[in-house]
Amino acid sequence: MKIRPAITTISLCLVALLLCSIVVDLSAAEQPALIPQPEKIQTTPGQFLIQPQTKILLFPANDQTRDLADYFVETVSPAMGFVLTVAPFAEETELENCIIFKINPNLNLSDQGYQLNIIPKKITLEATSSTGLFYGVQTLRQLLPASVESDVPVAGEKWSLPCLKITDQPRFTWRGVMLDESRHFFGKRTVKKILERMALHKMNRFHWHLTDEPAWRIEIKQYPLLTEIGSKGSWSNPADPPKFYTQADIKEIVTFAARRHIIVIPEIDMPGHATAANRAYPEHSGGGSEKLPDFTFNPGREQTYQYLENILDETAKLFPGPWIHFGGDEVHFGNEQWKTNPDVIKKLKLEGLATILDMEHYFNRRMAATIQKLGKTTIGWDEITDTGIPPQQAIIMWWRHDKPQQLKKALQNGFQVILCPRIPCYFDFVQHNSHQHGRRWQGKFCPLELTYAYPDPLDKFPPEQRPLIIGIQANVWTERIHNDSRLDFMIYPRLSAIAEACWSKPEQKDFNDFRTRLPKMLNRHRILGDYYFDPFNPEQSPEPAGPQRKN
Ligand code: TNX
Repeated sequence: MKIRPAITTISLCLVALLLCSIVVDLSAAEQPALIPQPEKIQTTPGQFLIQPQTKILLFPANDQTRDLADYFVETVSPAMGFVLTVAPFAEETELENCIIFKINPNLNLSDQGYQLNIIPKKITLEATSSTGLFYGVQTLRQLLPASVESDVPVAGEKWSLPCLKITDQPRFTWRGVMLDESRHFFGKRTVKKILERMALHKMNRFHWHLTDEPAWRIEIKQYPLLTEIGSKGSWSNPADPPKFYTQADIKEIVTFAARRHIIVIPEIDMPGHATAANRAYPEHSGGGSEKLPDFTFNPGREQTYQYLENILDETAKLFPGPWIHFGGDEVHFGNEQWKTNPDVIKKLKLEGLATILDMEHYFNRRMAATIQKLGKTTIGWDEITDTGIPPQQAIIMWWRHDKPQQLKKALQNGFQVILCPRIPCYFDFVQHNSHQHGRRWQGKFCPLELTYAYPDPLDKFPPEQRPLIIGIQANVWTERIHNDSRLDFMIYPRLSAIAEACWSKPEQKDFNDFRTRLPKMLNRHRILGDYYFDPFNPEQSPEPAGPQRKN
């Protein structure tokens, strides 16, 4: 009789101890540092250990799942120092120590979503498409220690992942990064690096700004002078040697991106920002202004429309994605000479148009129709909202943050819209008050927290217009960025902030929580050799100087 209470007390203590240890275990595993934050995450005790014998099992085993498994193995094996085996999933397979990649059309998730279940014995990753599986693979990668990013074997590391259940899918379908390679050219290695970092962050659209005033960077076989002459120079030095992407280079980049479920969107800027092209083929120049000579193509000449159609036709064949961006921005910067250009004057009369603004709108409508004829959909900067292009024919990128009425108009007219206002989406703007070398707008710039918070709250738009907002994009203009360390510095870690703004629902967004997850990502960048800005220790990551302009 006397012993019983003692036993009860002891057993109660044991139960309490056990509970305590579970709680400790839980809190230790509570917050895996994932960016972007998943929709639902539930941690459980224990962990899964990747060992040399761990197998990846594919269901079904087809080209897509095999390629995905290869991508995962290629990503992790340099650090792990061993290569995981990949095999088809079979009912009789021993389900121990395995990672299952499964396409499951019955899951109740969007086509970019995935479900991940990690228990000590196995990992099950399921999605309705290979894109969903790809995002699940990025989550697996981020659940592993940051040292998995090393390109040499890391001795003594335990490749463990915490046990958990994740259900995840993106908020926006367009999660973009734009890189301007006209002002400064970075080359294939750098572009691949950016694409790989985008993939790590579940970003999926790479907008490639390939033509502008300083240089033309895409080979067009019908017009070889575009690159022979037009690719010379850069924003900082008009005498820079020619640099451009051959069509073979472009195919290589498009394939590299596609493997990471990223679609590449080329931008051929017109009718303005055409100076480099006009150096090569002056007969298509529509003139410019005193400050910006030869800034535009000639909207008065039929041969120029044919020339541009031929360029777009070659471009369309190089990029399998559904979109072509034709710019359309800032034409008024340098189209003064249209007023006196005989071709333009003739064309205005012929088409019954009154002003050079009407001429610009006519040009834009024709280009959107041409792009449609080539089997693609137009994307343009927000200026093209005003031009009479039907809303089904174009997607608008809203960039002029000082013109909110332009966004409003686009939405009211039923255009799909991608949000990329200068503040907070322009990564050529500085991110910290101490920085000297990037842009500001009336003193304002783009710190991490502003980028992170964007675009919420969305209740400033009527509910019926919100579905027209298909996503967000970071634009990396490069007048003030001329080398890789400056490029990295301007992109990281703001890429992490915009990735979460693109992917995570407003309910999951919390800047303070994001800050607790960011150090692991910074550590990844460090191991990957990226020169990131460290917002926790600004003085530890000095700002690389911007370019000097030689004219
Ligand atoms: C505006 S965004 C531009 C670019 C510049 C950028 C610099 C847009 C459509 N036009 O030509 O590079 O500002 O921040």
